[in-house]
Amino acid sequence: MQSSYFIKLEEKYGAHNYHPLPVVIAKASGCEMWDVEGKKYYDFLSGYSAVNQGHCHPKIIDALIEQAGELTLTSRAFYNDKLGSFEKYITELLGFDKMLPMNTGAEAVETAIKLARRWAYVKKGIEENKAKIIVCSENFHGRTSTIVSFSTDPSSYNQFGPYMPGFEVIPYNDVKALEEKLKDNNVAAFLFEPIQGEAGIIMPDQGYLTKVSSLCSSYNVLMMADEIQTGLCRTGRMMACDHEHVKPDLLLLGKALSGGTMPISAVLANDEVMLTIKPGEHGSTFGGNPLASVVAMASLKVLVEENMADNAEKMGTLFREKLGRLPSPFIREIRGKGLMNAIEINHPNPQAAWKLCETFMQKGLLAKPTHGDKIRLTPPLVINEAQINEAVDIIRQSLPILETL
Ligand code: IF1
Repeated sequence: MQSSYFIKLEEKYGAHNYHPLPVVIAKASGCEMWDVEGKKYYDFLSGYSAVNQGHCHPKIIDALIEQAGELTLTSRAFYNDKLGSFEKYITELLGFDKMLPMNTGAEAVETAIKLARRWAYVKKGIEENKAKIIVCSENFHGRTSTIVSFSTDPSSYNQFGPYMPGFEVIPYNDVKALEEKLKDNNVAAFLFEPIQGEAGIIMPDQGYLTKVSSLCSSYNVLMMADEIQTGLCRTGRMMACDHEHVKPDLLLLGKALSGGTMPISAVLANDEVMLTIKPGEHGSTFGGNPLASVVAMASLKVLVEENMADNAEKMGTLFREKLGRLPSPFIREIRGKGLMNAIEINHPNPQAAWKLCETFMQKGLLAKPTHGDKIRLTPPLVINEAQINEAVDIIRQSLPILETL
């Protein structure tokens, strides 16, 4: 069957909640994907950073297959023989007392919001229903009704009201604005991305995380780092907060926690916060299932054993250096950390970034624009120098299309 057949199926029988590039992927391994016609592509999206370990990593797939034949789900009505080992492994690896397992990133964010509010009432002494959480403009934390309530992107929140109260927005990378808000004793937490992904790989000033950490401590406010996209070696450290040796009060993980095999997310925190939720007060059918526990441990071990943070750091530096030498008047900026990078296009045609991505696709590289003129370039962290060179060649050969628009 040809691509057009599969595209038509989705057109006819599927919700139209996405606008994919016209490519139908049938197989993937490492950094490479193949479409139904057998054409090879470099994956420079990595499932929005869910495939940091490379597609179908053998050790993760082996762990999945072995456990899938034993036990996949008990629900949390009973114990199982894998969740405790996962909890021990991840809390010791990342330095927290406890972990609460969920499934999607949005569920981790929702869990953090509920933990912050509960902690505010039972520990900080904020009056019930008065807790506030500070968020940043241009944030992206998921798509549930509560989360889009504090989005500043109309395409995320428009016509999905009424909105959940209790959130206040400040500019990203603005510690003065943050301190102003924290003077309000009803503030429970500050929820932020160490690098804003959806906004177009927006990086804060060096030292921002350190200042956020000290402000949150001084004002007894929970620092909640959403590392669902930036975490798990993507930016060249295990967590993006590690670049400044900052430990948040709550750490939110998802995406690559499963190596792109299945939805697995987690919230990590210390007992003072985590134990404010009592038995029966929060959870989900699949949260902490034995299959996810085994897959998550394998996914984490692969990141550590294969030094993927170091490779992300090295290959990212090489990638930005080479991109910086590309001769094009249409590139406004190249930015990023580790293998979380973006090219910002400067072109009068609003379709320029999309057209460039279509040309990338024709030449064998898959990437997609975000917010119009930014192209996210985030390959799996297993990419090597030869593949980086090939990818830069494809980008170089594609840029002239911008002269014809
Ligand atoms: C889509 C964006 C990226 C996230 C951060 C939480 C979540 C995400 C920092 C929620 C999810 C995904 C969602 C996906 C596309 C992708 C995305 F473009 F939407 F914004 F990566 F930038 N925190 N991001 O990035 O995790 O519930 O999806 O598991 O909705 O189109 P999720």
